[in-house]
Amino acid sequence: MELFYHPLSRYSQKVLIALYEKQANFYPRVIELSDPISRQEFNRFYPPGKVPLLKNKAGMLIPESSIIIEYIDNEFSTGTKLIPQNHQVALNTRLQDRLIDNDFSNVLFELERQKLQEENMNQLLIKQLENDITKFIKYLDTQLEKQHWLCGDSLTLADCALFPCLYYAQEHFKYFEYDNLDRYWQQAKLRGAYQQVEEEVELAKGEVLAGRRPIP
Ligand SMILES: N[C@@H](CCC(=O)N[C@@H](CS)C(=O)NCC(=O)O)C(=O)O
Repeated sequence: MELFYHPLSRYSQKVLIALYEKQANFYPRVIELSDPISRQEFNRFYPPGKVPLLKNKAGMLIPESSIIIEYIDNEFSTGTKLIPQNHQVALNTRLQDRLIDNDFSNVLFELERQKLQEENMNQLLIKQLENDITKFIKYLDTQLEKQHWLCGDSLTLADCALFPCLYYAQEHFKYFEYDNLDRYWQQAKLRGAYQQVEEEVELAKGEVLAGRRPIP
């Protein structure tokens, strides 16, 4: 199995956390999204050109972080069960995963994009995006009131989606104002799979700063 990814891509980090939780072996294939040659080569191999992308042993290409995670959860009986057996809980897990991708990760991406505009920064839009994220953070805090992880007692696909967002948003949003979310975030940072991914992210960020790696 091969995973095509970039260490600074949130959707890639989501899949990496899942792979480590499953204790699944894979060959890492880093795609330098901002290097035209690396991107061209990847586009030839996979025209939509998006990471993460999984290539299974039979050569089948599996895109989309949530689908990759469902695939590996079915494929590997080892490690954490990421899609719960109970149908009701599984449905809620998929729902929370969708909400995190659409209402947190993608909004965060737009916020980061706006903030990079410098002279053309749209302050009104930035405020709106920040308000949307704050609203979502409050929603998460309520969800976590009675739950250890986002969808119950064990870690699921939804937590794999959430950890990378919380890592990026922590600089701008004060989690300590939200008791349940703060407790959850402290707990997430102690999880081995998360720590492994964070280490890779920090290393890649260091290389960007040192000019050794292009910024995605
Ligand atoms: N819905 C997709 C989103 C994947 C995605 O947007 N990947 C970004 C990096 S985080 C990407 O490959 N961007 C390159 C491009 O759009 O050309 C998923 O969940 O995997």
